[in-house]
Amino acid sequence: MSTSHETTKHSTRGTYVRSGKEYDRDTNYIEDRIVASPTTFSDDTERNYWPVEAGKYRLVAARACPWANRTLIVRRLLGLESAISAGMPGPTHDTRSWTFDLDEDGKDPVLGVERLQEAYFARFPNYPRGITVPAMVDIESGAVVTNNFPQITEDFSKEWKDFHREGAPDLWPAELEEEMNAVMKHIYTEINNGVYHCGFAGSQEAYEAAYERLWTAMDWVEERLATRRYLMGDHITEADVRLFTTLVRFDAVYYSHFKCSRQPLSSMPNLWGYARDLFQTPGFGDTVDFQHIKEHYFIVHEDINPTGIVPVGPDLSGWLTEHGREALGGSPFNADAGATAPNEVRASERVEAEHNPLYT
Ligand SMILES: N[C@@H](CCC(=O)N[C@@H](CS)C(=O)NCC(=O)O)C(=O)O
Repeated sequence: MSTSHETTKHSTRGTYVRSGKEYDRDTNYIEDRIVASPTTFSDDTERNYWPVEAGKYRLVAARACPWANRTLIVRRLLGLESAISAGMPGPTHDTRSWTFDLDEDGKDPVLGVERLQEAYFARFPNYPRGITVPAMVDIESGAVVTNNFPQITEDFSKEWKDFHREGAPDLWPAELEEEMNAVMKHIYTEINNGVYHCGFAGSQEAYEAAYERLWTAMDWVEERLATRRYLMGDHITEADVRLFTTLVRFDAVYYSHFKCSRQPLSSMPNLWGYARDLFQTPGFGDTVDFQHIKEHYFIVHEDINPTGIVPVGPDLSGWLTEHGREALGGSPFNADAGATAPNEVRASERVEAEHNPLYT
């Protein structure tokens, strides 16, 4: 793992490092991995390799968080729910930690802790960085194994294969991987993280530069989706999961709270059709809690929304309208390769009906 913990500040806007007036995300993670054959891995990092094993780990993922939302979607698409249980902190956290305030007695029922911080401290006493979600926690020791979110979902696909459901899609098709990595990298720097650069800019100049970059990328992806049903072509891949969690938050949060306001997502024909197509696909929209999302951003970021007032809107009914994307061909799951839609959401993991139009 990265051990240079000293220089990072921790605030209610997530882990960050200041450089001038720009927002820099802290991407130093606990970088252990959970893999199918730990003994076959060897590298010159300090990383530990843990074995995949059903029931050994708990995924801690707040529904509010876009990075955690990715893990919940991939877990659903691959049918990993019985192998990897999920703990869900409430939508807000204080400067110390996410809390399990939605659970009975305010404790995660499996880990028995009130704060996610306890799992970080079980791994590294006095861990000084952000107590972030998503995190994979070893249930027996109660210690965080990894919080490296892009690696977590990649490993769900590639290392947890023995536990995938029948009909699980291949979210990383080998023949697309090279292009997919380039697309995902661009989407990460320009869009997923681009909205944060707008929202947390510390000067007019930094904000305007971030806004310009974001909208250049939004226009690029709008055009890319004019002829492709999904980012990589005819079927869903991990690249779609990664873009979706930003798009689903766009009009509810980023448009206003982060000042990404050139236009709402719902006014971009291809992106809006694409986002609705995914939202209505099992495994995507059914993981989304709009109320948690709004409460998280508008309450936690006190510096940019000091009143803590959470907007009532926007009207969410549009998410269920016809998207017309079938006209481009393709299908969410590659039937020729035997892929099917995931099963119904488990009763214990259903989003509250008032928080998502799919459930009302
Ligand atoms: N460090 C990662 C983790 C993902 C992350 O930032 N999660 C946020 C929620 S969206 C979080 O847990 N923030 C809490 C904190 O930093 O205290 C990143 O920023 O790239």
